[in-house]
Amino acid sequence: MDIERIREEAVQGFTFPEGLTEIIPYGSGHINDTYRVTFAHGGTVRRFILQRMNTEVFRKPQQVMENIIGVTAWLKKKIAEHGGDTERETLSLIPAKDGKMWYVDSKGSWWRAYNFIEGATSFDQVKDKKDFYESAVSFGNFQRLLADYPAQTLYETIPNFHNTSDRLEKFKAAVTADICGRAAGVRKEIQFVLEREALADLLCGMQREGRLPLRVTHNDTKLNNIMIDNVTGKGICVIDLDTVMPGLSVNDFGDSIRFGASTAAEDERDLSKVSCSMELFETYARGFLKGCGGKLTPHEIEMLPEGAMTMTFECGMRFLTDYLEGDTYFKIHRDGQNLDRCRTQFKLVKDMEEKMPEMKKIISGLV
Ligand code: ADP
Ligand code: GN1
Ligand code: MG
Repeated sequence: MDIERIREEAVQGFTFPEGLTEIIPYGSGHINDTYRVTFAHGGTVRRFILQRMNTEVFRKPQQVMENIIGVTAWLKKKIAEHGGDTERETLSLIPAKDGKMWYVDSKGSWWRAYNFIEGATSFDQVKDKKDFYESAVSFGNFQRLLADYPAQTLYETIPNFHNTSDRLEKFKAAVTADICGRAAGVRKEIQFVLEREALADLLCGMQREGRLPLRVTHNDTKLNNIMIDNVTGKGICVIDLDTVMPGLSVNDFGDSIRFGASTAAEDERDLSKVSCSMELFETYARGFLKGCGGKLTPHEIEMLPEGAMTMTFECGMRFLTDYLEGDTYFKIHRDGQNLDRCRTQFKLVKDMEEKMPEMKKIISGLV
C-alpha cells in the first residue's frame, strides 16, 4: 500500500496527535497490512499501530470490530480489578474522528488503530524457552479471563475457522478444481492429507459429542501474537484479537505448539531442521496449565497432544489449499512460500505421530 495515500487518508481518519513523523510497514503477520505510525509533538513521541483489515479474510469487518471492542473492554475491567496496567496489558483502540472505532477510506478499505505496546517484543521464533513459558501462561490466562464472557454476543468472524473437517472438504475441492494447475506437482503432499483424513474429525467429533467444551478462545495463538515485556520477560499483552470466538482450548494450545515448539521457522526449506521439540512442548504445557488456572477438564488436558497434532495438520492443509488456489489467503514474500510452509507443518505432524507417546507422558506427568 502506498505510504503517501496512508498519510493523506487513513492517518487523517483517526484522533492521532499532531506531528506525524513516520509510517513504516510493521511485523510479520500473514493477514492484515500493519504499519507503525509515529508522532512527535511538544517533546513527546507517541507511536501507534495502524492496520488495514483484510476484508477478503474477514468478510464482515464491523462484526470483527464489535467483538474486539467487547473483548478489550472486558479485559480492561478485569486488568483494572487486579491493579494491572490497562494501557499495556490489552490492546486499546484509538477512536476515529467520527467516534467509531474504525475508519473506512475512499477506496472502501477498513482501518483501525491501536496503542503501540512499548517496551515489549513479539517473537517469530523461540529464542529463550522462558519467553515461550511466559507466552503459555499469558494465553492460558487470556482464556481464564474470558471464561465468563457472554459467548453468545461474539460473532463468528470466520465461520468454521477451526472446523478441521470443513477444512478437509475445502482442500479436496481445491485439489479437484486445481485452478492453477499445481496439483500434479504436489501429489505427495495431497497423499499425506488423504492418508490422515480421520484426524480431521477427531476433536470436532468430541466437541459435537459434548466431550470437549466450547469456550471463548483466541484461535490464533502464534508466538508473534503476544508481546513479551523487554524487562520482566513476562507475556504482557495478547494481540491479534480478530479470531476471538467460541472454540476449543486444545486448539489454542495446539496452535502455539505447532509454531513455537518447532525447531525451525514456519517456512523453513531445509526440512531436516524441522522437528517438534519435546523440551519446548513441556515448557509450553506447564505454562498453559498454570495460566488456565485449573479451568480445564481432565479430558481437555488429556487431549492437548491431539490438539497440537490437529492444529498442525489443519494449518498445513490450509497452506496447501492456498498454494493450490494461487496464494490468495496468506501473504507470501516469495514463490512457493505457502508450499514450503505446508511442508514444515507436515514434517511436524509426522514427527508428532512418532512422539505421541512421549507427549502423552509429559502431559500426565504435569497433572
Ligand atoms: P496479522 O493478523 O496480520 O497477524 P497482527 O495484529 O498480529 O496482524 O499484527 C502483526 C504484527 O504487528 C504482530 O505480530 C506484532 O508484531 C505487531 N503488532 C500488532 N499490534 C501491536 C501493538 N499494539 N503493539 C506493538 N506491536 C503490535
Ligand atoms: C495467520 O494473522 P496471523 O499471521 O497471526 C492465520 C492463522 C494461521 C497462521 C499461520 C486469521 O495468523 O490462522 O495459523 O497465519 N490467521 C487467520 O501462520 O487466518
Ligand atoms: Mg498476527
